[in-house]
Amino acid sequence: MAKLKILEFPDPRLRTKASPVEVVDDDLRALIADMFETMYAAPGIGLAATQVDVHKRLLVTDISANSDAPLALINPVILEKDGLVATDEGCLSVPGFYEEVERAEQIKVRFLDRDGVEVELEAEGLQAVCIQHEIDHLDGKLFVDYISEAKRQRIRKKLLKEQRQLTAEAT
Ligand code: QAP
Ligand code: CO
Repeated sequence: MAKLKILEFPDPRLRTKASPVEVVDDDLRALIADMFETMYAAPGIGLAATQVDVHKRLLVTDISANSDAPLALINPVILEKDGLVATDEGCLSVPGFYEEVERAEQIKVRFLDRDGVEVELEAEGLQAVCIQHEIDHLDGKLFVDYISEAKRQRIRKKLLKEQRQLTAEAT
């Protein structure tokens, strides 16, 4: 297992649209294990392959308090959406920033699990919000796209400054 490097906003690679996974094999399961390790270490509740610069339709999530409910979704598709809920969202690719985003409160999602078996899941609340946030990543979309241009630019500027300082310190 290995911890993976997480891309940070405004890295243009976060805007890549991911391609469907063709085969669920041991290589993919190894990537899933690395993504869980990366997410738990952060710690976070969701991570999309896009964020680790792998442009396949794959995400991992675990919203449990004890990190004991890992869920990997391969080629996820939202079949139904219901209701609206506003959540203070964060993102491992936008470290240190949280903003309110409105999304469906309940969803039905279809995906392949780690064994390549098709599953349909009805999710609600934080799990539903997290799955929608992560599927957005697979389409090159970030939660900051839902806030005002002014707020997004402020976040962009602060993160670029932090990133510049970190690269300068490394030399
Ligand atoms: C997406 O995000 C999410 O800024 C997952 O400094 C988050 O796991 C969906 C994190 C909230 C719905 C609600 C963020 C960790 C983790 C940070 C995450 C940070 C350290 C974010
Ligand atoms: Co995110």
